[in-house]
Amino acid sequence: MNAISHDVAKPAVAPGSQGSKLAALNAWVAEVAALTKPDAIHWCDGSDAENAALIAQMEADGTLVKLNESTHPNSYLHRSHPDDVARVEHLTFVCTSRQDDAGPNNHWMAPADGHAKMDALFDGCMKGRTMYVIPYCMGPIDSPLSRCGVEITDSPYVVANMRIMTRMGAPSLARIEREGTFVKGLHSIGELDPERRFIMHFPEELTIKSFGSGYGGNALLGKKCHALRIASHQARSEGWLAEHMLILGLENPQGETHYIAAAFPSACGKTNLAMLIPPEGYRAKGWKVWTVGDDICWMRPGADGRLYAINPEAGFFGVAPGTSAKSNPNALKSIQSNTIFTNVGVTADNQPWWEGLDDGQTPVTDWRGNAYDPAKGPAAHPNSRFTVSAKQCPSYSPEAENAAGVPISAIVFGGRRPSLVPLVFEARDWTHGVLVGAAMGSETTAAATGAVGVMRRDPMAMKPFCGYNFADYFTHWLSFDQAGANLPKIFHVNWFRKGDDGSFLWPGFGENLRVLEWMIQRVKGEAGSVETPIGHLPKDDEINLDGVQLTDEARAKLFGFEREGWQAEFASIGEYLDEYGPRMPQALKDEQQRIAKALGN
Ligand code: OXD
Ligand code: MN
Repeated sequence: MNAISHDVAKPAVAPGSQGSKLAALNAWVAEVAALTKPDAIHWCDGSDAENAALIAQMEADGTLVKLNESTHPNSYLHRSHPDDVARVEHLTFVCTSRQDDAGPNNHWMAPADGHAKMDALFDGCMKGRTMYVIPYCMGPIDSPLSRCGVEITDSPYVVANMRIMTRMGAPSLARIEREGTFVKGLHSIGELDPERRFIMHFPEELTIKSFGSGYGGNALLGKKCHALRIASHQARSEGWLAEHMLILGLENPQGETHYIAAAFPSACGKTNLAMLIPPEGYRAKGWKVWTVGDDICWMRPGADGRLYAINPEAGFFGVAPGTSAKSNPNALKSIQSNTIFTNVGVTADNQPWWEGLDDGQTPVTDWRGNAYDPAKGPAAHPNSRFTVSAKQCPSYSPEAENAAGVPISAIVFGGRRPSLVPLVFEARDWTHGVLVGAAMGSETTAAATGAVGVMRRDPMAMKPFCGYNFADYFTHWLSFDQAGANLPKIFHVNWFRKGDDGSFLWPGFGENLRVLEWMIQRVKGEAGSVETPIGHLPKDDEINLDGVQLTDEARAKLFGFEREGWQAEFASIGEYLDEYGPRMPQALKDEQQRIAKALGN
């Protein structure tokens, strides 16, 4: 690294930028260096040589452990601090000038207090460390929908992950120089002390400050912090949407591809759906699924009134447990090489291993680095992850690099709902669809610290990620329904419905294609439906179930409408909307009341 790092005593100036439009960036880097007092500053160029030097340094100090080179070439294991394994929602803040602008959905601190708290933590925190300056672009480098940022961090693990997850380095610096604007993200792992850990967002200043965690969602600032919390705020004022959604292309045997964006809470199968392999019969006929993105979607109306979407990320930071040749063969193929695994177990011959991999192997070491003992818990942490370039995915869509984005035909909302919610229903119109998204509920998962399996409302899967008041966010969503708009149809799915014995009623995974097929038929006006107060359900046999074995209980629960349960659900949705007070758009309240009335409430 010495050849490319420079001494902190020299001015902190971006390479080749003297007197250029990078003055604001140079001034900020100098200010951060004065506060954090690193031993050296390194401007990341994203090159292979830089990455190789960083990896060698991390191997030498034990941050990374090399995995089996013949089975997993160029792949590494990182074991995090055992207290630093997930997002920390209770320590994540949105610091807007007015508390109401952050809303009841966010923890809030006044910007001056937030800065003071964070700057006290950052004071001198990089002594003895190198400060890395990472220019990055979220989205294809030449897309008008993309946005740039710069993350300053003292973690080489963050640099290596950002290199996979974003377009990082020289081309991004050049775009920042052209545009003159960028999101500022300051990160330090500090001492990884959970008592000194905060993730703060200052959306009005396009600034993020994150201290005390190296975990992806808290530390790879381009992802949740920039591409969702800051971007959602920016999108509101600029007339677009920044969403926690996968994007996939569904190609039918006629060669037509329809793009679908789908919001599911963290660890609810977005990566699996984005990389779906159609069931054998469908494959034989020519059906294909193309992966555009697995976690984040930025979309805006195009000249034809349709919504056009890009995936702002360049890689996947996916949940490892449960990923297998059966559940997600494309993900498994993607992570055979050039992958960073975090907190998985290891086999005797040094291969990464996790629960649900189902490869017939057994682990010898658990995610903490101890000898594996099933009595002491799983080998892999339930939120263990892989980081890999999207280009390694066999189903990666060539359209993912299209600067114009892809046109969205359908938006899907869904959560983990063991009871009541059928397999699929379609919203009556845009306003109803916004209510369906706003009312989304799901059981919590290991992607955030705290109890797992607790039902909570998670509107549009954005509960942990919306950078402003949900009431204003719903108003923003409603505003897209205007003259000239040609909006996608909105659907709700539930892959997680359980039977009386607690087992899942729908086979899921590749079989979910059958539901997507119905959606596209609906978009094209080719499939019927049954109208109920909660929306349109598929008519008997409209979903192709050839080759799927379903019990009578499964059929009744997956395709039925349970009036009494929905009456209670709508009463609870009404109470939820009321929590936002007078800012909640009347149109959404009216929609809730209209449906409640139709249900007989
Ligand atoms: C993620 C998350 O990592 O949602 O994508 O937590
Ligand atoms: Mn996510």
